[in-house]
Amino acid sequence: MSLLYPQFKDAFSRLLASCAGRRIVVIGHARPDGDCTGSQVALSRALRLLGLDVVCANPDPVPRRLQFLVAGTPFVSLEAALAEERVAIYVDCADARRATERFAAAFPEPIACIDHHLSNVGFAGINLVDTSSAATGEILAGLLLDAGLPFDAPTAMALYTGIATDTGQFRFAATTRRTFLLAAELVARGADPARMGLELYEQETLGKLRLLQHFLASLELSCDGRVCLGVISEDLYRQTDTGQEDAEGLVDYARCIEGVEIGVLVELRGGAIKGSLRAKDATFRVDLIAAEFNGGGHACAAGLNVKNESLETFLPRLKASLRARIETVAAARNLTR
Ligand SMILES: [Mn+2]
Repeated sequence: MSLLYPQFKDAFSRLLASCAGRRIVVIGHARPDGDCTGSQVALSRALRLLGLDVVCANPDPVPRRLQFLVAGTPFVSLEAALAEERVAIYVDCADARRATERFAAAFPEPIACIDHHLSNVGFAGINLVDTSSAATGEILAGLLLDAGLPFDAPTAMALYTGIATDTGQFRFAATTRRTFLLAAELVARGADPARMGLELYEQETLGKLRLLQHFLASLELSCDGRVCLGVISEDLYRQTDTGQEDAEGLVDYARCIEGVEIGVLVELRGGAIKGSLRAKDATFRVDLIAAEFNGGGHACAAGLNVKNESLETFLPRLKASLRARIETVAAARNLTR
């Protein structure tokens, strides 16, 4: 194969050189998903194979359904990483604060960041950011292959899982020929698609389905049927004996309805409002909506985060922003018609 990421060849060499003789912590974001955990596991394992002292750290623990990716890779607390005077590499984070203010403050000068988010601000010393990539795992797989670095089967599995989950099983818009080439190469190196499917999608709890039941019951259409919004209240987790990780993927049900352009999940948690926005089409740039509410993300998938506000005032504000966005896109479409 010719180089997959020729633009990063030099920067990745510099990254590897700057790791020499240092203890490293690979940091991922809060509420880690398959791409986040997969990228952390893969990068730290690949660097450890080079003889480096590398661990992973997150503000939240690895979710139950992603535990199969860990394969003995060390995850430590922020305190432990600080005590060991580690230098930070961020993966799958558009901004250091995606790993919470605590992490951002603890590692003010991260040596590198590998990411694929549109809203990435280039906050690290070396920034390997490619927004055309479907997953951070896709970039990482390309970097490891381009550099000819050895990696083991758990690393291939972690990268494959990151790619498969961030592409919605290879069907979202960012899925390209490169995505499939890399996935095939990862399977050749030990990634097991059937096991990933079993671990991620065939091990649900009844509580999670009950949570889904409540979420589906809350769905409401707005903006002439182009937005579908559902709410999960704080007590629902207790009622259904579930946790925040069980809300993962629920928003896709809001989006999947015919005619709906943007699906929204609004969640009350810890006294704050969290929101997930999912668009069918990148022209809706839901990251711009999220940015109005202390959030960010991708054109088709973004998250927001609002403190000290009630649903009564927040929901009308969010709906107004959604309506404005949909009208802007509709106007632009009419112009080009
Ligand atoms: Mn990602």
